[in-house]
Amino acid sequence: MQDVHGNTLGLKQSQLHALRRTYRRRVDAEQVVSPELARHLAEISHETNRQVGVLLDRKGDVHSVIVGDAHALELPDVGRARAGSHRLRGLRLVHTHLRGEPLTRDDHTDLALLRLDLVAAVEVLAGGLPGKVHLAHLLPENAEGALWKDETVASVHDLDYHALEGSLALEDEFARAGAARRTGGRERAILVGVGGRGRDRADAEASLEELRELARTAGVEVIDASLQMRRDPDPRTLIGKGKLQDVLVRSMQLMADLVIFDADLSPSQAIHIAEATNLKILDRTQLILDIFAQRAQSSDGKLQVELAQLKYLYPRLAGRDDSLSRLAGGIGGRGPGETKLEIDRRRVRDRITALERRIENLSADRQVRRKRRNARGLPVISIVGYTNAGKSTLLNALTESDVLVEDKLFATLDPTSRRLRFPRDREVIVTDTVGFIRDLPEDLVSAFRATLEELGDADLLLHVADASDARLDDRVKAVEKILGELGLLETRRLLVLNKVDRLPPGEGEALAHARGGVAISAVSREGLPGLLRACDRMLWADGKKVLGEGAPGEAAPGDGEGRHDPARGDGRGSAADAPPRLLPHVAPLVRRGA
Ligand SMILES: Nc1nc2c(ncn2[C@@H]2O[C@H](COP(=O)(O)OP(=O)(O)OP(=O)(O)O)[C@@H](O)[C@H]2O)c(=O)[nH]1
Ligand SMILES: [Mg+2]
Repeated sequence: MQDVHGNTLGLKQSQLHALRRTYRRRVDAEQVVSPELARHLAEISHETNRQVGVLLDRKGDVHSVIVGDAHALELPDVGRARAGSHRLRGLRLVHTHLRGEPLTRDDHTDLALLRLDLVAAVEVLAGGLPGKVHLAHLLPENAEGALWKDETVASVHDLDYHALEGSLALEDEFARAGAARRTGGRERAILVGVGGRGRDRADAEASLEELRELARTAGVEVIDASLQMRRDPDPRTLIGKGKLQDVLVRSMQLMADLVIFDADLSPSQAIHIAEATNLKILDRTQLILDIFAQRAQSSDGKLQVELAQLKYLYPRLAGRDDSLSRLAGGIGGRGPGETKLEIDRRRVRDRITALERRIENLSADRQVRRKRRNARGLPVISIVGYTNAGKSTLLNALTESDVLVEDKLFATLDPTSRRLRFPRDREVIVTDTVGFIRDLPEDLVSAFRATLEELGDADLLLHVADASDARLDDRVKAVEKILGELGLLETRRLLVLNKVDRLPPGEGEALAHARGGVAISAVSREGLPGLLRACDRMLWADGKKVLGEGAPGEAAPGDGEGRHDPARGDGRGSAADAPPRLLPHVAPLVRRGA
């Protein structure tokens, strides 16, 4: 005979025996519970003053017998269903309530978490007889957004819910809803935003909106998004228990494949959530890393991303095996890098070491290249800014190149440099690189440290910002914060408000004026001459003027003749009024990462 689960301590032998005998009982497959079984459970419950329950399978056999305390009972581990499946557990819970209470939050949690076919609570009356029955089963997606249906009947004789038929019909509906949503084989995600201390609702919403863009960029279909405001994050699961329950049921109603949190989950939170929900979990950093992994082109970039992914994953490799694979399997089951994910921690550790070594070597090469370039003495203008601000578009507009431009986040990962000729045959190198994002994951900053360090060579930073974005000032601040972290606030910097073609005439200039920057449109090219004049002034008007002139081997014919000398003038007008010769003196210089 199987064991009785739960709180059996202190029970009399006769009580234990009665509980064990429960395994011999069975009910009709369509019956929620038989009057006889209900009476049996109520009786023991009354006598022990503990909740007593059974899990019944679809044939109506008793799968487990559980005893709790007066208020609750804890179910044994019955395994978990896979996320993205329309199946229910195939078990229904029938248990007693001693205080005449309706279904509790725990009851609903078990229903959702374990995907039980249904949960029923039989009230135990004063004399130990069964009274009212409370019943709940999950619901498919509905206009009201209800997660389950609750029902109460006066007695066990009034139960008319067909347990088997009801469960099968429900599974059919889940399957149908899932099929309707499954489009193009893309993974479907539920986004969960979190706000609270240090992040007000507006801020949390903006961040969630950005997470949506990130998800879109990653090729994930967002089917639901919700926000939880909470003063203190739950140390175990970040969001509260009730919220987690909602997410879980939503995930089943909508046949979601994964849940993406707009926060960085600590390793233990990630493990807890994965274990508690059986869902595939991604946090913001992992999502960004996943995008980077998809986008990295150069071997350097690929190694850096894989290293960042593995480093992020490593402390999360302590969970149970199946939650592990759900934490490890990025979007579309991709693991870090090109190799199949090694979930053995020691091998991950070895891989990290090997990657670090290779990256170090590559970075030495890069330094050599940089030195060589610096030896040419050309001033360097680096374009920085929030992702999608139009940095690559600007590089293209200035140098007539065709670097990839996309209305997606992180279109650019690998840095690209181009040569740009200024008036009086002065040349500069313009560099475009990876965009920034608020709360840039630390692991990513360190992964791209080498790339970002190149920004330290810049003589001038063009901070490109999207003037048409309502979040302009936040994003400018976010970028400045990161520049600060990279120790780049000392470098001369010009704020370039881009995309002014999207604003009413004059507005871009007003925004730029208020912020001490210049207004441009990299697409319509308006404002570019002004931008070049400003660069020209900042690079050469204050002691930098020797830079870039007379560099050996690189000098253009006639170099020197156009040397800027405000006192003398150069015969072609001052820097301020000479229309910069944008093109056609443009030649690609280096293209790393190809
Ligand atoms: N209307 C308008 N759209 C622009 C302008 N500049 C860029 N865009 C658009 O903005 C989107 C992003 O441009 P990118 O140049 O790829 O931006 P980025 O800053 O390099 O972005 P990442 O490399 O992803 O960080 C593209 O759809 C561009 O066409 C502009 O001046 N006006
Ligand atoms: Mg770009």
